[in-house]
Formats: sequence, C-alpha cells, structure tokens
Amino acid sequence: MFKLYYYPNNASLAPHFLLHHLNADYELLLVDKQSNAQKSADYLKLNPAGRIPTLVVGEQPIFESSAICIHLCELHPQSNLMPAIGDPKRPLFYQWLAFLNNTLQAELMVRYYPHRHTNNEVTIPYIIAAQDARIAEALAIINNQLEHNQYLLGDTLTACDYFLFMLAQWSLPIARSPLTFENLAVYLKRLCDNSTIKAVCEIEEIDLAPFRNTTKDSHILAHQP
Ligand SMILES: N[C@@H](CCC(=O)N[C@@H](CS)C(=O)NCC(=O)O)C(=O)O
Repeated sequence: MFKLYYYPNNASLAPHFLLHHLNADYELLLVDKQSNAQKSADYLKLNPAGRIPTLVVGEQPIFESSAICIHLCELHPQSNLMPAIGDPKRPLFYQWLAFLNNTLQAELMVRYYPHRHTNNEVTIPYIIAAQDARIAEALAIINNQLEHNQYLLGDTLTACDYFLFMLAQWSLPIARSPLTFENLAVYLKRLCDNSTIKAVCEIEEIDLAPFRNTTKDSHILAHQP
C-alpha cells in the first residue's frame, strides 16, 4: 500500500500517473498548499524539504519526484516503464529523467517562484522573462528528440513520458508554450488519449483541452505548480 502526499498539478502528478498506470494499491493524501501545509511540523517529519510530493511505501517516506518514479519503476519491473538493466536505453532513461527534473523542472520552479531568487521585487518580471527563454531552450531539445521518436526513449512509453507530460502542462502559460513546438504538440496531443493521463487528469481536475485543440495563440491558464 502506497500513500502519495499530493496537490493537484504539482510535482506529485508524475508519481500519480505511475501509481495509476501500475494499477497500484494507493491512497492520495492532499497537502493543502493554500494553508502552507507542506511546511507543517507533521509533514516536515516525512519530507524535511517541505515540498510536494512525498510517497510513503510501507513505513518509509521518500521525497523527490524523480526518485519516487524510479523507485516505483524498480518495484514493478514487469511494467517496462523503465528499460531493464543491461538495455542500452537504461542510461538514456536516467539521462532524460535527470534532464526533465534537474533542468526543465528546475527552470520552471524559478519561473513560478521568482521572489525566492531576488531581494528586489522590481526584478521579478525580468526573472520571469529570462526563465521563459531558458524553458523554451529546454523544450527545443525535447522537441528535437521527438522528431523521430514516438516517445522520449523511442517506441515505448516510459516513466519519462509521464514526467514530461507533467512539465508540459506547467509550461503552457510560458511565452513559448510547448504547443508551439511541432513535434511536442503532436506528441502531447497523442498522450491525451493515454488512459492513465485521462483518468488522473480528471481526478486532479486538469483540463486537457489545450493539448487537444492546439492553436498557436490559444491563451492558456494553468495553476501554479
Ligand atoms: N525537486 C522536488 C521539487 C518539489 C517542489 O518544488 N514541489 C513544489 C510543488 S510543484 C512545492 O512543494 N512547492 C511548495 C513550496 O516550495 O513551498 C521534486 O521534484 O519533488
């Protein structure tokens, strides 16, 4: 039995996709970010970083979304959500998951929490603009990877695709939305038909319409990750 401490459309979304895909026995526990519950004494005992998500496996809490995803894949090797040890794609899985988590997600975090990166409020719009450009650079690299690949690692869906879908959702409001990248737009539209993505987005009340009706100038509102 797994317990996922989550908030809709936060970094808990990728682990939530995996738990659903794996048909795992799990419970969702809402961390009320509106009341800063991620900084409460009880939650900090599970996750001293005070961030969402945390996965509790038996008695063991684990934080960091990418670590949670790797652990879930390792517990379910038959799912093929991560290439097996010895498969040449295994290191590429690590590469892309690290790129998503340490580059794209990290840039998005600065973009959505700019006040944490300056002591001068006046600079905030400049931080956002700079981050939008850095996020677009990361999206361009992913777009190139998707030119000849159905999924991030090739022909097979892996946990990296669920992770990317989460970050693409967060990236919708940036100056250069992922939907303005040709390969990414086609890929994201296709992923909207994935039964796990459909089901989890319904639970978390995430609107998939922007991915389905891709117009270059569709104005997109998303809640802050
Ligand atoms: N590197 C962490 C980042 C987690 C993270 O920053 N989560 C955000 C929500 S998407 C959060 O908890 N924000 C609230 C806060 O920083 O107080 C991970 O991937 O799990």
